[in-house]
Amino acid sequence: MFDTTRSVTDAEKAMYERDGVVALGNICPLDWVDEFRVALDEVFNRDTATGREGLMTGESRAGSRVDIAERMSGLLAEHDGSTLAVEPDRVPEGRNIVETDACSWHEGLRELHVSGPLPEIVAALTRSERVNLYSDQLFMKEPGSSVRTPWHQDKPYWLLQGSKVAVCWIPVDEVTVASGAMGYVAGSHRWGKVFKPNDFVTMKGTLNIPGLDFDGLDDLPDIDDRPDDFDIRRYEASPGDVIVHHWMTLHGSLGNVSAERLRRAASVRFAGDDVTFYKRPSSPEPFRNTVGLEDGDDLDDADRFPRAWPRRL
Ligand SMILES: O=C(O)CCC(=O)C(=O)O
Repeated sequence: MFDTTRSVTDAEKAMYERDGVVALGNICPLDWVDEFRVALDEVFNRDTATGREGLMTGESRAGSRVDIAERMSGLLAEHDGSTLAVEPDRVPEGRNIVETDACSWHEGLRELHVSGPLPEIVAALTRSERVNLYSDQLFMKEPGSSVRTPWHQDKPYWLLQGSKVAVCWIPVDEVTVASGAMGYVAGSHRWGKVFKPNDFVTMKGTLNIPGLDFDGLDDLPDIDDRPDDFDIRRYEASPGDVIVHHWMTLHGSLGNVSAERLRRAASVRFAGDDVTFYKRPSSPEPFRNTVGLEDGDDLDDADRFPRAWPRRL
């Protein structure tokens, strides 16, 4: 069991509500971060042939793994470089791994999510009595991989309904602007819009997976073309920090153009008081067809969404 090193302040709660994002400095114990880093490395170094299959079929019981740099290399010749999600004048070098839902099969990681400092932080920020773990995504940008995480909103990807969905972004390395700092469009969670899910290979291309339905969703705004029109918050971060965003807040990250700095981080997703299951037509979740819940069901009814707050005795 690892508790937070300090409480979330009232000013931080107000900032989360107003901006849809708040950076909490020095709030996680470093011994928890150390264990977290080991678990992330076990996932990144796993021996696997699984690629996008989980995303394509929705039948996965072991998450899904994509090396975006590898996928992109095959596209470099046919794309105008400006539309690919890569830093200007760069080609991806090294790996850019995205692992989705590793907590469904890595029990140690799931335990670190549930018994660590994150559920308490989410309960405080969303003013929730109870919090369930939803899922996670792990990101490794090797030095020079240069792949950006394009602007996107999490809501269209997930099998949930409600407002108290919060995402904790945890760096296990020092993350600088050059190594891939996160950026958020403050206030975008209050625009009342749900955007088409991005394909993560191009800056604005829509996810192309058979069977998904994007009816009624909005096109992403041209954030990079008109940056002055948006309140963009960019955060460097250190181990021990957590950046928390609302699931409707637009966010993305820069590519790692540093020569030597590895950039590993996790996004851990939690659901608070008003959140229920919803088989969202636009969701590519790898576990889309294996959850066994109906729309409106309580997350407690599926083992894969363990209750994380209040703590188990
Ligand atoms: O670390 C990244 O590059 C992306 C993180 C992200 O999209 C998230 O936390 O939801």
